[in-house]
Amino acid sequence: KGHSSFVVWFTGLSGSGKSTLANMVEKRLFDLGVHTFALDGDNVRSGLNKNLGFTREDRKENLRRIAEVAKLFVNSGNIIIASFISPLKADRDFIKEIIGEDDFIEIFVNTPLEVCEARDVKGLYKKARAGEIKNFTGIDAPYEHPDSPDIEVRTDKEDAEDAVDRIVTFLKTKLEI
Ligand code: GGZ
Repeated sequence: KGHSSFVVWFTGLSGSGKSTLANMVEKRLFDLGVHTFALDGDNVRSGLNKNLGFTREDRKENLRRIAEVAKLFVNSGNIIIASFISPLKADRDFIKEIIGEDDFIEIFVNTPLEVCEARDVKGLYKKARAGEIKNFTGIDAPYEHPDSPDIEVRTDKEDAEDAVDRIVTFLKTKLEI
């Protein structure tokens, strides 16, 4: 029997390409007639989690609330595509526990820090290096690599389209379509 509601969780550094991949996956699923809902920093940190910053405690609370929201959506039959740095193993384990292991798909967007920093799309790495932003992931806050993600993507070595193909193929087996 196919599994029609779950969370696809993208983890990786700022600028790793999580949102880009998530958007591409969302579009591909839409074209297959599969409806999804996306959660990311832009729609969650601007509202629900407005009062949270980037300390270890705030990130944990950010991710806990997101996981609870994702669970509510999953329980109402949706496919959620979540893109958050989610840097700590303990926090990702906690997320997985809230959502339920069977409904949680982990995608590690493993773009090396040097590549993210060289892209520096929003100029945040530069600010972090200058000490203007504190607790910046990869600079003065940790990112712990997942041990056994369902899928790992190296955006510096693999075409985004190829990565999206791999992800969609994996999701199709879950959906049995
Ligand atoms: C990391 C930060 C920080 C700090 C602001 N550390 O590339 P972006 O800009 O658009 O995405 C990043 C986003 C990370 O929020 P998350 O909710 O995904 O983080 S976590 O899962 O760790 O709770 C970045 C911006 O917020 N940003 N300050 N100090 N990223």
